[in-house]
Amino acid sequence: MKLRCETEPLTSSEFGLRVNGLDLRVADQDDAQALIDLAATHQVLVVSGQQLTPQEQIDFCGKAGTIYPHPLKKNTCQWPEMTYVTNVAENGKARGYPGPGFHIWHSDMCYESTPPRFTTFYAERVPEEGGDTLFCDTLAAYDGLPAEIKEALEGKQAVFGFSQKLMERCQARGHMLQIDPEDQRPDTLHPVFRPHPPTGRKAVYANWTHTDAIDGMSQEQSDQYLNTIFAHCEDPAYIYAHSYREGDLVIWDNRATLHTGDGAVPEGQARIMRRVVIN
Ligand SMILES: O=C(O)CCC(=O)C(=O)O
Ligand SMILES: [Fe+2]
Repeated sequence: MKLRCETEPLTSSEFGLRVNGLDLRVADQDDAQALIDLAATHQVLVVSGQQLTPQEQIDFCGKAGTIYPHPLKKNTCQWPEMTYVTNVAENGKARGYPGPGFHIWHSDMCYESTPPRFTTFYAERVPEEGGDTLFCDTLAAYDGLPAEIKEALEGKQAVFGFSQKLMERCQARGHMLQIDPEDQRPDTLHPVFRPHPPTGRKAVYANWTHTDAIDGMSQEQSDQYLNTIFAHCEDPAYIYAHSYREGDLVIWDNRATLHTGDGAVPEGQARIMRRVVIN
């Protein structure tokens, strides 16, 4: 495959690009790398019209980078590189993780000390309505923050986690989220605002799901700043909602986006998504 394809912007800015006319089954390493570069520039890249088996998605990801194994211990699918995000059970057993029925803005695995740069998400089966993924352009969100917040938090680190505190945050909003003790992770520190080397810009990295506190601040002051930032990142001005077509492979840059499922798949409708994470 030579990377000759049609492109279609998904928003009025550089944020989000769809490419048509490619077959990822015949992509070589250079093609895969070129697509990763596009994903880094546009933050969300939708490669439409694919027909990928799980193994073909894994093979493509292996050409694009180093695959991060799935993070949850109880992965029920047979490919250790892949996680199913689906509400469909197989022989009465959950095939994967259904996703919570509410918004849970995050950057994938940002609680790890070296978080993965890219996530690939393949739409195997999409519901008639709902089942979108919402993406926040965290480069634009950073640019749009008030100068006093940027100055006050410049160079500050925050505590990122995947633990009890997240369950408590969900509970405070009236939602249940269960994280098995074996899946919980020790806290890590990352900058509140993180440089995005491909664009030379800064991105908001703190997010509602995984950021517990700003390091070295009282909890009250930290909560105040963080709640302001989280609300800011949910401003529709920064959000693109991707409504999937079957055969979309979406590649997003975790360093320059936050995302959440819309939590709105109607009862009885199937959504089968496959996630492979790469560095
Ligand atoms: O279900 C979605 O749209 C997003 C799921 C998600 O955040 C993930 O798999 O990392
Ligand atoms: Fe995610």
